[in-house]
Parts: sequence; structure tokens; C-alpha cells
Amino acid sequence: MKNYNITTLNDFITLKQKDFPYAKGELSSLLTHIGTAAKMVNKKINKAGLVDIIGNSGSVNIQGESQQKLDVYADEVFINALLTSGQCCGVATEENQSEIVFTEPFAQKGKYIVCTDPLDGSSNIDYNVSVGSIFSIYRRITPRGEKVRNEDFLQEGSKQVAAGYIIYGSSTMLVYTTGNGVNGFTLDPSIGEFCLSHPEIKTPEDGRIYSVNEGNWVHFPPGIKKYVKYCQEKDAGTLRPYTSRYIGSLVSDFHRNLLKGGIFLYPENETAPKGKLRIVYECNPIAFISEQSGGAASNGCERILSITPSSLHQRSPFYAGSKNMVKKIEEFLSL
Ligand code: P6P
Repeated sequence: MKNYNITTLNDFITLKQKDFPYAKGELSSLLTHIGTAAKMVNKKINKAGLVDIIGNSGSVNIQGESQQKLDVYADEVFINALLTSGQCCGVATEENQSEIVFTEPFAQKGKYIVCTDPLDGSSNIDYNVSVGSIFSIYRRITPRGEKVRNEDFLQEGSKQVAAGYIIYGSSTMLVYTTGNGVNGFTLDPSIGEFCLSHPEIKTPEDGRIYSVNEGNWVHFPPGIKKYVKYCQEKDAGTLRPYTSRYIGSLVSDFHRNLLKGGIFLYPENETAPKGKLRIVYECNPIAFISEQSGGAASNGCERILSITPSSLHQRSPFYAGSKNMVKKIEEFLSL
């Protein structure tokens, strides 16, 4: 008898809920709704180019970046799914200046807040380059039943209860952690389910890939210039010279390195003096995944998850991936 044992995302979420004796299914319900939103966004992305959904929407987000139509769509889909779950009392997203405060009484009772980049790398969509959605979940710190407040979204990254991303690539995958390891699910379009395909992902402690936009070379800090040169030198005793791989889409670059081993770098530079990536909905969730898979994530001198952000869209230099490669960057930056 052929073994058809498929573990869907919802099966897995329910199964893993048993790891938390006090769990009442609230986080499970929230994660399930995120999975549904991911399927809806995936459906639209797969049609991009065939229907009038690519291109920019003519509006700009709070970053001053022109919003792609899919950015706006993804933002609306995730916000609506989080509201509908009844477990989330508010959302911080890349597309909105301030946090979205849910005013519906059922939502204000929600135990969790979510920070999300609903469609990261969206400038790549028109050229059919993989993009992703990123999410980060915290328990609220303000009393349930009240309106969520800004401080709920500015917690230290180590307080995350769950984090994950969806990568809309050659296949669509959802990768997430609740603090007990990292698991990956691949969408089977024929049954419309995310199915467990990458159980207990462990990232190699060393890798042969470095991912950085070398076009910013002139602006790199001296320690990063030295590290990139170090990656390119031949050294029989190590894996060097490394291979350079950079897609310009955080989720895609990080996901490849997570599975194969490698390091992603986004240093500060002249155009982005504090770095480009945002702590709350890019660095923290990716850092949580990285650490939970045995990797590391740093701003060059401290653990990303130890930072307490002071604003929703605060940026940071960001180095994430194989543990020994992150350590090496910190060494070069300390010289
Ligand atoms: P650059 C996409 O716009 C993004 O936010 C990340 O997905 C990606 O890693 C980075 O910016 C790419 O930035 O400056 O190299 O184009």
C-alpha cells in the first residue's frame, strides 16, 4: 500500500499545539488564518502578468516607495485574515505609517499582535523574480479588551511567540517557527494545502554562499569590505572562495542560505545610514527563524533579537545565516 501520509499545515499546527499544555488554540487559529492569506496572495501572484495586477498602484507607501498593486492587495488580504481570526488585536505592516488598530470588540479581545511585510521584494514582481511575505507574532502587553497601542509592537525580538515567511518561488513554501525549531511546508496546488516538506530545518554552521549587493561596495563599512574580500580569497583549509548569490529579495536570498548554508548581508551604507531592512517586520522574524534553525542574526555587534525597537519602521544593518559566518562578520567589524 503506497504511503500517502501527507501532513498539512493545519494538521501540523494542531499536532504541535499539544507541545504547549496551556494552549487554547488561539495561536493555532491565527497561524491557520495566515496560511489562508498566503494561499490567496499566491493565487494572485501566479496570475501576475495575465491580469491587471502587476505594475504600480500609483500610490506610495510611508517609505516613499511606489506601491505595487500586489503590495496593496497583499496588505489588505493579510490584515483582513488577521482581523477575521479574532485572535489578533492589531497589525503593523510595511505599507502603513502607524499600526492598524482593530476596533471590533471581538478583535480587541485578541491575545496577539502581528507585524508583517505583506509582500517583500515586490519591485521584482514585474520581472518574475521570487518574492515573499514575512510575519512576526507577539503576545500583546496592553490589557485584552482595550485598543492595541504602539508599545505592543515595539517589543524586543526575543519576545516573539512565532515568526515565519512565505516564499512565492518555483514552488510556494511557508516556513515558520513557534520557538521549537523550524518547519517548511510546500503548497500543493492540486489540493490547495501546504504540506510538510522540510521538517526540522537545520542550517549548516558554515556555508559557501555570501549574499550582498556589491553595487553598494563604495559605501560599505571598512570591516565589511574586508569580509567580502575574505569571502573571495582562496583558502584550502576552509570552504573559500565562497560563491556570490544575490537576488535582491530578502526572503529568497535568506531561504536559499537557510537550506544550503550561507550568509546574507545588508550593511549600512550612504543611502541607508542605519541599514535598509526594518527591525520589526523583516529583521526580527528572519532572525527568529535563523536562530531556531541553528543559525544566527546580528546587526554587526549584537544579536538582532536583543534589540528593542523605538519605532515601527526603524532600520538596522542585518547579517543572518550560518552561525560561524555571522560570527566571522562580527570579528571583522570589531577590528
Ligand atoms: P537592494 C526588497 O526591496 C528588499 O527590501 C529586500 O527584500 C531585499 O533584500 C533588499 O530590499 C534589496 O535591496 O538595495 O540590494 O536592492
